[in-house]
Amino acid sequence: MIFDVLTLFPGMIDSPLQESILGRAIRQGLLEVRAHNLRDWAEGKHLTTDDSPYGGGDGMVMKPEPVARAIAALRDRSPGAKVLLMTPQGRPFRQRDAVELAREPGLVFICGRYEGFDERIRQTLVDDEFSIGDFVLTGGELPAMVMIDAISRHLPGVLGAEGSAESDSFSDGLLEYPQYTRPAVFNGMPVPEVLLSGDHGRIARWRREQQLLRTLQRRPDLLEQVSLSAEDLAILEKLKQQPEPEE
Ligand code: 9D3
Repeated sequence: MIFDVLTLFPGMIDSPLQESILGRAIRQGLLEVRAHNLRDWAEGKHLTTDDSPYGGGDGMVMKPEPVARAIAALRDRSPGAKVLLMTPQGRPFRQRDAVELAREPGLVFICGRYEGFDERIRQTLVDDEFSIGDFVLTGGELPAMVMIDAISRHLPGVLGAEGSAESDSFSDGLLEYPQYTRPAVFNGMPVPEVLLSGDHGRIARWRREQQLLRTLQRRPDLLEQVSLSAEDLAILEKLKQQPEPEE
């Protein structure tokens, strides 16, 4: 898959993606990330890409023409690519979006700085708009890279021995159970006895209960969306009746 990123700061994009799993996938040719400088499509002596808002107010707004020319050029080079606008007003990016977008032939990410984009960019030039969460960043570049990371894991061949994307915590809708490795006692804290028991049935039941407990305590919102077995629901009822043991 080819990811094109349109930004005023192309230097922000490349090097973090050259490391680890994505770096290997790029070297294997499974994906390519190309950063493009919006200023290459700007005009005039100052290559202006922003201007003050009509109606007054603080801050600057991204001008539509350079973005329009850039999107036209990138659509030309990547036929069939989806164009995504990074904006705090976008719909929240979710795991299911990562899975779905991994099936696209190409993606173009439009990253803004300043207070925002001229509304006519939104209305006519892009296919979708995403936010990565309810916190304020300085621009759309890190959101684009977060999305590229989450999407790339679902491209064929990208995850090797590191595990498969299908067994991800979010794919079954619950948080993961706690993990332990050696030593058996660390700073006076023992590993739960069940994990040393060798009883695989008991271990599986304990892990499922821990998943349900963690999700109940930390992300009760996730429980509304998952389909749970009768056994899961029984465990959950039991957990809800217990007072929370402190850690
Ligand atoms: C004055 C209102 N601000 C919106 C909360 C203006 C504004 C601040 C920061 C507009 C853009 C930005 C830069 N952020 C992004 O471009 C952005 C973003 C984010 O800040 N949080 C989560 N997801 C995203 S996607 C793009």
